[in-house]
Amino acid sequence: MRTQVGIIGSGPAGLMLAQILHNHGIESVILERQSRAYVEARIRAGVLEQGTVNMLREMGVHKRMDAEGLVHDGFALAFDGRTERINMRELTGGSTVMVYGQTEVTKDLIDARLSAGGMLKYSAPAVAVEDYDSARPRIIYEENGQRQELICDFVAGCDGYHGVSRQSVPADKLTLFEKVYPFGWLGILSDTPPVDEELIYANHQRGFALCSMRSHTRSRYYVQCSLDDKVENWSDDAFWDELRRRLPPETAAKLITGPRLEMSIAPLRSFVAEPLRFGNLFLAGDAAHIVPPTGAKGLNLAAADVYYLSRAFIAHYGEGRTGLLARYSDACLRRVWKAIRFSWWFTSLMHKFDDDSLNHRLQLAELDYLTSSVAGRTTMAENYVGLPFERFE
Ligand code: RFL
Ligand code: PHB
Repeated sequence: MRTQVGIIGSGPAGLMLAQILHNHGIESVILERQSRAYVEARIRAGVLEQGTVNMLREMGVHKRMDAEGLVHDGFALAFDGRTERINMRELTGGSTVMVYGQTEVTKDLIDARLSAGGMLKYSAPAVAVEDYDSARPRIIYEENGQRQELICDFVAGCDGYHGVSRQSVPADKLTLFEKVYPFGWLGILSDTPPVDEELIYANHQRGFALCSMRSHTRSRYYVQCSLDDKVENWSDDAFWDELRRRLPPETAAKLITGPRLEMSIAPLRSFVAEPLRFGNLFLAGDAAHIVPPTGAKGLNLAAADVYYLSRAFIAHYGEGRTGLLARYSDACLRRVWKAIRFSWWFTSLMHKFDDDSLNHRLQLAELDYLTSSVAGRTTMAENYVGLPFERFE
């Protein structure tokens, strides 16, 4: 089989890239290791930055998001018995975020892809990318137990942290940066009304907690847990009790609890692979970088990569300009590192670290400073709504 752009992975990065390319008359094939049902059931991120929302609207995959998504003007930081609101809209001159689950974004993108007649192969794991330095890179993949080849002009590695794209590059061509945090997030999804209209990030002596949501009737909550904790150790009641303990009393009193729809533990990691281009192989999304979820940047970073990469392909196929392909890695990484920094900083500010009580008092002092200064609130707000995309043309 042959195509213009071979895309490995049908997460948000691969699906968004395919949709934009399709809208510009560029052909692609998506290879996905998992089944459609598996991909559509994964519970992940919940907050879309303005730039991601704009991209989904521009690519025409916005109807359900605009009908069902919740626009949030602000969020709260709870610490030391106080709850302080960060008014994003006011502090950033009008920017907001959209609460709309990654699961729903993925479903909408799959529907758009299939109704456009685009090729999306499920249960078709890529096993290697070969000859990416040549003009005929090849993706080797498996389908029904058979070895197959997809020959492309370009390969987009959108196959997440554990994917095969990055692993197809010799180790001496990559520089890796990684930090694993000494805790995880235990998350619950439940069909209960959210405790508040906006998200609440809580710094508490027992550990971090987050109140989030998917809709007016579906909540998503997290508590910081230890790395060796297991979902089996947590009954629903134990989760709700622990969450209540970490929230301000007036919030805890309002909490409506119910049975879990899902419960899972996510480890926290900061990771960057440099560069993002190897000949005609381009990495995008979690294949290239991971952030801890504090600040909800993972999905949005994947979208930003696709913004740059799609423009580079459009300039190449539309006008024969290759300059943007050459600049892709640097342009992306400048923005990636700022999001890596923000997510690391917000994680460090909000979580309990084993070390010492001094650390906790320093966190409280910083939160006090940050929320009482316009400059502090503004820096928080402008990072949370998402830093602007660079001009890339
Ligand atoms: P994805 O979504 O991981 O998609 C990659 C896709 O590639 C497939 N794949 C392969 N396909 C073919 N051949 C192979 N060899 C393949 N290897 C892998 C995978 O099956 C998958 O379908 O990456 P993408 O598109 O870059 O999107 C990134 C986002 O999904 C990610 O940044 C966020 O979801 C991160 N993340 C969260 N971010 C938040 O902002 N808030 C959250 O609450 C949040 N929770 C999470 C998360 C990521 C998680 N993962 C990856 C473990 C919770 C989890 C569990
Ligand atoms: C979520 O709703 O899953 C969520 C929201 C905000 C975050 C992380 C996760 O910072």
